[in-house]
Formats: sequence, C-alpha cells, structure tokens
Amino acid sequence: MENDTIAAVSTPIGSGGIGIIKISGKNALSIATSIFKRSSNRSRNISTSESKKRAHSPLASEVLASEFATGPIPFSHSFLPACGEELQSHRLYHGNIINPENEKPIDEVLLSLMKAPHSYTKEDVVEINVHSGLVVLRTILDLVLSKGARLAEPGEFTKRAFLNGRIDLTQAEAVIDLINAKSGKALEIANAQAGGDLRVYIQDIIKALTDILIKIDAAIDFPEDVGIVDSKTAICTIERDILTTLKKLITDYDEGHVLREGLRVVIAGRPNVGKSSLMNQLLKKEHAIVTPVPGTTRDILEETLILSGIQTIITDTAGLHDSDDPVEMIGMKKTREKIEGSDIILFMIDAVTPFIKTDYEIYEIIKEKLVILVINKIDLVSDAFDIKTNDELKVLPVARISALYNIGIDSLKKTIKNIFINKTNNISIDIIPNIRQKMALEKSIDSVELFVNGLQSGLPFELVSIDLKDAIESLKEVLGLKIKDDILDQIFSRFCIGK
Ligand SMILES: Nc1nc2c(ncn2[C@@H]2O[C@H](COP(=O)(O)OP(=O)(O)OP(=O)(O)O)[C@@H](O)[C@H]2O)c(=O)[nH]1
Ligand SMILES: [Mg+2]
Repeated sequence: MENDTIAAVSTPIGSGGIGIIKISGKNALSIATSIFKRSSNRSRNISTSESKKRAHSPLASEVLASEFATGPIPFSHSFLPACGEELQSHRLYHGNIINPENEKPIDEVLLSLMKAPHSYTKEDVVEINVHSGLVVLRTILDLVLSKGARLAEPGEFTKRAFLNGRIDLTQAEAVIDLINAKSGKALEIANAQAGGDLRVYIQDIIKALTDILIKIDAAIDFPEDVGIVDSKTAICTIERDILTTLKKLITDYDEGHVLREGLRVVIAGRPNVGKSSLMNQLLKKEHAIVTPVPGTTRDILEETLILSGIQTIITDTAGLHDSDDPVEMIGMKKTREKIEGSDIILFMIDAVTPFIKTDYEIYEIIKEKLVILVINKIDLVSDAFDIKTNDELKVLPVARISALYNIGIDSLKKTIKNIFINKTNNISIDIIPNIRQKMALEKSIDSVELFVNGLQSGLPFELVSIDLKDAIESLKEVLGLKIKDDILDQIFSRFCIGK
C-alpha cells in the first residue's frame, strides 16, 4: 500500500446538484473527521445499502432531499464533535463541514466511510457529498489538503485499486473505457472487461502453459524420466485450446476495436488538395494550418471528435508525392504508417485537376483499405458529377465536397457513418482487447508458436522452455503482473483526476 493519503473532487467541476470529494489512505478518516461535525440526530445516519435501496425507490430523492431540506441548524446545539471511532463503515452520516478558523459551517454534507479493505482502493476511503459549486468544492478540497492529504494524480484511486490487488490491469483499463463509452455496445464491452472476463481467459491460458512448463522443468531436472512430457499431447492442447483462443482475441480486436477506441479516419492525398481544410471543417475550428503552398502540412495532426455520434480519431497527413526534401520525406513516412493503422481513408483529390499520375500512385498505396473518394473544391467546377474516373475507382463510395465552403460535408459524414454501421453491425463479441493488450497477446502467440515448432523439431527442453516462459511473461503483462512503471503511468494518465 502507498503511505500517503490522497484526495480529489470525483465529480465534474462546476455547478450541479451534488459534488463528491474522495479521500483515500490511512489518514482518510482522521482528516475527514477533523473537519466534519455530525448532526446530533443519529437517526439520520443511513446505511449505504439502505440509501441505495432508497435511491431506487420513488421516495428516494424525497428522503435524501429532506435530509438537506432541514436547513442550517445552529452549530453549537446541533452537531456532535467529530469522533472517528464512532463512524461505522458503509454508512452515510449527515453533518456539516466546518471552517476551522471561525468554526462556522461551510456546507451541509453527507459523509460516507468505507473501511479498508472493503473499498474501491482497498484503503480507508471517505466520500463527502457536498453541494456542487466551484467555490464549495475548492474550499472543502483545500481544507482536506491542508489537513495532510495530497491532491490525487489522474487515475490514482484506480491505480491504488490495481496496486493493492483489488483489480487487475485489464479491469483498471476497463474503468476508463466505461467512463469514455460512447455507445451501448462500448459500454457492454467495458462492463464485461471490468467484471474480469478477459482476466479469466488469460488466467486459464497461463495455468495451462504453466502446467506444461512444470512438466518440462521436471524433465530437465530428471532426464532419466523420459515419460514426463508427452510432446504430442502438449502440442495438441496448445494448438487446439491455447493458440485458438489467443488468435481469436486478436481477431476480435481487429474487428471490434473501433467500438472501444474509436474509428480511425485518415485524410490522405497529394499536396494542396485541401486535406487540412477538411480537417478544420470537421473539427469546426482552425486547427490545421491552411495555405495555398503545397507541402504546408509536414507532420501528422490528430484530433478526437464525435462525428455523427461516432467516436472518431481524425488524422490530417502530409501530402504524398515524389520529394527528396528530408522533412517532407519523414512526414510522408508517418503518413504511410497512419494509413496502415487506419479504418477508413478519405482519399482526397482536387476537382479541378483530378486523377493525375500522383493520385493513381497514392491509390496504389491505400487500395487495400476502406477508401472513400473525396472530390474536393467542387465550388471551382461547373459539374462535379462529370469527373471521369477509371473502373477500379468507380466502385468506391464518393463524396463531392468543398471543404472551404462547407458543401457536401454532411453527406461525407453520413457515408462514414454508414461504413461504421456496416463494420460494427455484426459484432457480437463481448471481449475486445485494447491495443496494449493486443500487442502483448501477439508477443505471447509468437513465443507459443516458437515453443511448438521447437518441440516438433525435437529441440532440447532447456531451449524450448525459454519460449514457453516468454509466452507466460507476455500474458502476465496483459494482466499487469509484469509491467514497467512508465507503462503503468501512461495507462493511468488517461484517467481523469478523481477516478
Ligand atoms: N476553392 C477552394 N479552395 C480550397 C478548398 N479547400 C481548400 N482550398 C484551398 O486549397 C489550398 C490548400 O488547402 P490545404 O487545406 O492547405 O491543402 P492540403 O491538402 O492540406 O495541403 P498540404 O498540407 O500542402 O498537403 C488553400 O489555399 C485552401 O484555401 C475548396 O473546397 N475550395
Ligand atoms: Mg495540409
């Protein structure tokens, strides 16, 4: 367990009904009780399970509202001194947060205590429900910090839940997915993962591989006992059960990742066709630099937006063409990498000078992908439907637009949406790994395959066992059992403060 006590506002900052300040760590209770004065009426204390029950009953809001509706009660008569020992775990306490300087109430609150280890972080956790206003939240949080808590880093509560063994890394990552879920299906996937579905798969595979490893180690230690390892059975188990499951998880990622990570849309085309102008139009702001000079965009520009209700990562790229300018060449290399990792390419051409040699060369690079042909600058031609293309390109969905004058953009968005719907309609997957998990799974598949090949070709057990150990290590990486601190920091930095 970490030693210090952390605190943060767990609800969005701003005006609202309720704001929650969360404190976790060994001093959570003493800090909270040093600024909290309980209401004298003990019957007001509500067990959290009871309050949940109430929350689902029609009378819930009335009951809770009435707690607040009693109005300020003179402090000297109506509040008992705080007394940590008296507060019981998993109960709600009604009272006031007191300004220690003048002993006046700052806000009327409900306080709950979750004693370690029965809390989100497995540490003592106190949650204070206050009235959500910027000043109230800031004042109470400052007070908590002044009593010895440290402001929590983004995701630090969940990181503690992971470090203290309450959840594994796949579940911690599911929490952020749950918060970010933009569709019912994404929510379903996040919930399955938060419940530990992926962990169960991986743990089963680790166990099966470890069973084989134990036998191999025994055969190394006792070479005279040749019958310990039945290579045929081991290979059969691995190929039938383990590799099939691991490969299915990779396929599930390929098919379903758009649901959890968003649709990756890349705008590609030769210089000056209007790629950055389209990016700005979709974002509704001047994000990318636009000039009449070809080669303006030299680096990748990426933004996340909700496009027709779909979470989308849109990428503006450097124009592709023949160039020996070293900066442009780096930009074009990055463009190619982005194209490789994309779900949809918006292949942009210029309505005034369509289908020159460079356009066809670009199409050769992207043609294995899902491509929408975007004919831009239609404001400069009399008939954009008159533009002739070759047979191969004729089959592509086409959007005729003017990025500069915002013509045809809605129809382009609809085309993207239709492709997304077609892509995701038939997905009936419950577990979709994320990119980090997928990469670790791929490493484990490589090691398992090396192990199988080694066994088949009769390599010594000492050698093949190395591959088997590597496979197990990669799978442990998925669960976060073997993971470097910087990767952990990277994962949790995606969270908001207070989670
Ligand atoms: N008339 C007209 N001009 C446009 C349109 N879209 C872009 N332009 C102009 O075309 C020029 C190039 O636009 P950009 O958006 O910078 O083109 P780009 O493809 O990003 O160019 P590079 O970054 O150099 O590859 C600018 O002068 C834009 O104002 C359009 O729909 N109609
Ligand atoms: Mg550009």
